[in-house]
Amino acid sequence: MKNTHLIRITLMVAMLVSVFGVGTPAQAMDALPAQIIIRSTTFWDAIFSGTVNDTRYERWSLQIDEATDFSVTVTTQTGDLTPAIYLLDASENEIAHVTGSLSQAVLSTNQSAGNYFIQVQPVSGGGTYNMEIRQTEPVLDPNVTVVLNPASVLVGETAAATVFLNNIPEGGYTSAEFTCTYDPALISIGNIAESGLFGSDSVVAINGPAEGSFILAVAGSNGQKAAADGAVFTFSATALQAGEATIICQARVSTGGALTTLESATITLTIAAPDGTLTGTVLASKPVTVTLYNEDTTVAGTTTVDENGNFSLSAPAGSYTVIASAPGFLKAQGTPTLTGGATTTLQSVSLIAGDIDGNDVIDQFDALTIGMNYNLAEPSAADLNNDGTINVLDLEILAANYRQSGALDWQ
Ligand SMILES: [Ca+2]
Ligand SMILES: [Ca+2]
Repeated sequence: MKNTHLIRITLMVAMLVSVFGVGTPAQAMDALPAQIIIRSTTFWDAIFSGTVNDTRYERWSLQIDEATDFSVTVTTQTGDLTPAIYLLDASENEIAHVTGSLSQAVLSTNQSAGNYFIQVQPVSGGGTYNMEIRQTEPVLDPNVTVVLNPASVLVGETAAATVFLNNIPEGGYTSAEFTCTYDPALISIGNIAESGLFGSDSVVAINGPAEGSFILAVAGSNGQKAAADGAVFTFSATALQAGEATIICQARVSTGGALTTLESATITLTIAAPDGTLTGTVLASKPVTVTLYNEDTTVAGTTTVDENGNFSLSAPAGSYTVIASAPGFLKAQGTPTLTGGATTTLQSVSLIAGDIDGNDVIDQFDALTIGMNYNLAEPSAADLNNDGTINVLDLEILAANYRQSGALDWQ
């Protein structure tokens, strides 16, 4: 029970109210007005006793703290009473009513938090009655759901799908049929296998998969049924290309001989393309950094080459700018296109030494830096042969490449 005190004690004083009061149900408008006796209720799942006849109706106060499904059952105990039940709001306006038959009336409803009245009055006759107020669990419609694990994959990967039947009604299903559709350009379906919900040794028929559709039908053998919620069958979905692959499963269920169509289940497998890989070799006497830039100039990845000058970078498929740089060297720059799941290899490139100030040209200003730092170790960009001393050997290298400019074209 959600709450045992949803109906609270109100005034126990029996009040006399004219039947001609505001909002009184029309059925009460008899020639001789009946008196309405105000009663108070206490708890859910309790039984209250009362007496009504053509001159006496009873009105039970009811306070609900949160939205609640509940039923009110009035059963005649003595006399020839055929009861009616009226549900009234706090202003005594009718919300619903039921007319009983013979000696019983049952009103089932769902109401939000608030103050209400339950009025018991005769359809005919009169006598004593018992009134029972019970909270009821909302009746949920049977439905089918599909769960994907994982819900997103890379091209070439496979997700496991499980199809469930939920809120199976009492009595169970004798058989069920599932028609599932999908985009065959995005995914392929396989490994369709029944999960045993319809009992041991159930009978299965599978049609397809073909052209974006397959059908699984299952029936419990020898009187077995699907009595409890659970997985009906599983299948695999293998991603063929990037995109959003929607799978729709329509279920029809049988309690024996007739099919009921349930609301279809839709689930989407998100398929991403795998990264592409860029490899290459960059030679220089200094440590080389390779940086990959997106088209918007943000950095997509960066790495340093190994002792052989080799590097590898991965990024989503697309077009990039790649730059290899080393202190004191002209840069190399290329515009590779990466393909998902594939490797793009750039031509081997040797960086050209001498651009000590990094302005993409080897000139007298670079030589100036050697002169200013002669016989020193720093700045390391000026130590072009990387021997720890800035001197004429570095100037010799600079001179060999004098007037060259970058960045070098790197393809
Ligand atoms: Ca320069
Ligand atoms: Ca040197």
